[in-house]
Parts: sequence; structure tokens; C-alpha cells
Amino acid sequence: MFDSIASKFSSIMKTLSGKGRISEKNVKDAVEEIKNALLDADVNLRVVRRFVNSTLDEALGEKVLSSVDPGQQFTKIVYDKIVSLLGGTDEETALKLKGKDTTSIILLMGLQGSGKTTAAHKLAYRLKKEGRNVLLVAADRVRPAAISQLEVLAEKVGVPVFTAPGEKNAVKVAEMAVSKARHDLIDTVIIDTSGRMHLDEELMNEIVSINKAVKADEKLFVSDAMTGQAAVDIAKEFEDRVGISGIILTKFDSDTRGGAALSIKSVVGKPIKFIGTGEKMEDLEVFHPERIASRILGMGDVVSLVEKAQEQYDEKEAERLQRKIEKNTFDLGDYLDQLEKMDKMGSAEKLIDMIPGAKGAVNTDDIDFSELEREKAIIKSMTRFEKENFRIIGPSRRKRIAKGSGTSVSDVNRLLKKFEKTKLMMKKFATNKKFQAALMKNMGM
Ligand SMILES: Nc1nc2c(ncn2[C@@H]2O[C@H](COP(=O)(O)OP(=O)(O)O)[C@@H](O)[C@H]2O)c(=O)[nH]1
Ligand SMILES: [Mg+2]
Repeated sequence: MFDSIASKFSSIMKTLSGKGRISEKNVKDAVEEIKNALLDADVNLRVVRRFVNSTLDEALGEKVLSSVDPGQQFTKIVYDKIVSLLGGTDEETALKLKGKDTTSIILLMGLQGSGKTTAAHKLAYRLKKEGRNVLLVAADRVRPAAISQLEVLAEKVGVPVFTAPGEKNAVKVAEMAVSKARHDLIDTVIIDTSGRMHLDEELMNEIVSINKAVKADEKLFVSDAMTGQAAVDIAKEFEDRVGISGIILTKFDSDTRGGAALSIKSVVGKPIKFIGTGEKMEDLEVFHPERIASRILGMGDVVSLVEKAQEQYDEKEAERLQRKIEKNTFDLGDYLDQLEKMDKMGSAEKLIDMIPGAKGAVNTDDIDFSELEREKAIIKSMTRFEKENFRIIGPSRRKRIAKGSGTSVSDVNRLLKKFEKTKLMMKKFATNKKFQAALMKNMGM
């Protein structure tokens, strides 16, 4: 998502950056291009108008035109606008659940196929990891297969599911589940409900009744990002009828233009709390407007990247690695470790999206995965001493390593050259903090 709008925004920002002076006309032209980019991304027309007018107002003010680096100032303004367009503060996006000594209830609602059942098990997985005691409730009594779908997913996560076989009435199912949860001292109940293909009265009434019966702490509207502006209208309808506390935007991993994500907060007035980025239980991320905004502006998503990487390592190892990078003792053995972890960290594509400057510059089609396999084989053919001291690997060692790994001397040469370069880069970005500070500075913060 956002690929096309991101490439447009990056090029708009580039035309203004680095200029010592920019004229009123420069600003107006840039804003006009921004307007077109937003419209192309299928952003709500009224939202676009508001965005454009307020950007123009600020950008034409004294502060920008007469500043030392007007391009940077302009970027900062646009960045802030996108952040507020996308959504709220961390506090607004956090789930509002009660303490673990009582039972909190999360109600999921939305159209059929929007990803409710998938989101239910993803939320269960996340909350279980946070130490909560979760019960999933199959309150979709319309689709015959819905109950077993939730059962299968719940089993994957390892949480119980309340199915109430034979009960047709969703409100009753929800009520029974909640009283069972209270009795069993379960602290979190996630209710998966039914959806229709279109909005209809019956569906609305059912949700209203369920909510009346259970008084949910979180009423999350699950919305398919691929639905575009229609998703925004439907969300508004649910907000008016039931009242929602937040939005889960699913299928963020699809290549839609991003219009729904950029409009829904302004139109509905409720924050996006999570995004679904795949079909598996771990593919649910907390929504961070700042990160998406910097992704759209081509600044990359350094913070997400660092977090994602760190999730995979236990903290100790991360610290060890950090120290090695700081002390410049990162060796080929460590490099091999990283290569082997890459599979765990998700697709290379997801990662590249988040590296500043890499978007557009690196095409995942260009990544030669067989090359990475070759590199692993080469390093595995080295002695420990060689791994720790790559500079001692002279011609005869190279020959031996190539033979041992079934590669050629030029493959070995290439790896060593690349490793040397990597070490240089690491030296530059010695710590994440410094890296982040550099980025902030770059953005004029
Ligand atoms: N790629 C992707 N697929 C998703 C995501 N969320 C749900 N899906 C898929 O969308 C389809 C409908 O999801 P489901 O949870 O059954 O929708 P429901 O009818 O609202 O309960 C399923 O095939 C899911 O695997 C997501 O974030 N990314
Ligand atoms: Mg479902």
C-alpha cells in the first residue's frame, strides 16, 4: 500500500529540497501536485480540499519562505499534516481495556469478508502475549462455516473459543459467553460477529443489541483497505448507528492506493488502532501515523524496522550485537547469523519498505536470494579464525574456501568486498539512537 503515492510525494519533495529560496509559485505548484497525488490515491474529496488549503496557508507563511531551508520546512509541514490526517496519538490508538481483575470486552464488527474473524484471532494472539487471558466468541451465527473457522484459528493461537452449538441467536451467544468469562475469571473476551455483503438493517440491529447486552469496552470496526472510499462510508454508518471506538484496517499488505487509510480518521472521527498486514496471527501491527507518514514521504520507517528486527532477537542478543557494531568487531560469523535470521524476519520486501532511501532504490526483484544462499555456504567453509579476521583471507585461503563451499573465487571475493562495505556502513550508523537523531535532524525536528 501507498507505493504510488509515496513515489509521487518523494519526487514532489525532492524538487523543493536543497533550494536556498523558494517562491510562492514553487509552493503553489507543489501543493497542486500534492492535491493530484491525493486524489489519485482515492482520498476523500473534502479531505483533500481541507488538506490542500491548510497546507497552503501554512506554507505561504513568513516562516517557510524566509527560512534557511524552505524545502525542509515545507516537508515538515506536509509531514505533520499527513500525521494528523492518518490519525491520533499513541494514547488514542491504544486499546482501552480494564485491569486483569475484571473482564474486558472487545466487539468486532464490519462487512462480510472484511477480516473480522482473522482480526479476532490476531488480537487474541497479541493480547495473550501481553499476558491476558482471552476467550474468543463465535457470534457469527449466519455463515455456517464461521464457527469452525474461528475454532481452527483459536486452536492455532492456543486460546479457548465459545461456540454454543445449536444456538442461532448471536445476542444470546454473546451474553452467555460473557457471563461464562466472568465466572471463569477470564479478563478479555473478543466477540467475532457476522457481516453481510452490504449494510443492512438486520445486521445493524444485531450489533446494536449485542452491544447493549455486553457493553463492550472496545467496539472495533474492521475495514478492508481495498474497499477504498466505500469503506469510509460504511465506517461512518457504523459509527452513527452503533458508535465505534476505533478501526482495524485490514489488508494493508495489498497494493491498494491508500485512500481509505488517509480519509477514514477525518471522516469518521475515530482512530485507526491496528492494521492487518497478512493472514497470519502475527500480522497485526499497532498503527503509528508518524511511521506511515515518513514512509509516504520517502523517509523510510526506521523505527518500525528497528522494532521488527528487535522482536526477533532476544534483548541480550540485540545488546551483544549492538556492542559489536559499536566496537567494530562485527565479524563474518555474526553476518552469517544475520543471514540465517532473515527468513524469520519476514519477507525482504517488507523490510526494504522501511529502510530510508531504499524504497525505489532497491527492487526486491533485484535481490538475488541464491546469492544469499551462496554467501551462507562460503562463510560456513571458513575457519573460526577466518570469520573473526576477514582481512587475513588471502588468495590461497580464498581458493580453499571457494572449493569447500562449491563456489568460485570471484564469489568469495564479492562476499568479502560486500562485507567490508557493510562494516563501513555499520560504523556510520553505529547506534540506532544516532541513526534516529540523524533522521530527525534531516526532517528539521
Ligand atoms: N492479505 C491479507 N488478507 C487478510 C487480512 N485480513 C483478512 N484477510 C483475508 O481476508 C479473507 C476474509 O477474512 P475473514 O476474517 O474471514 O473475514 P470476515 O468475514 O470479516 O470474518 C480471508 O481470506 C483472510 O485470510 C490481511 O490483513 N491481509
Ligand atoms: Mg468471519
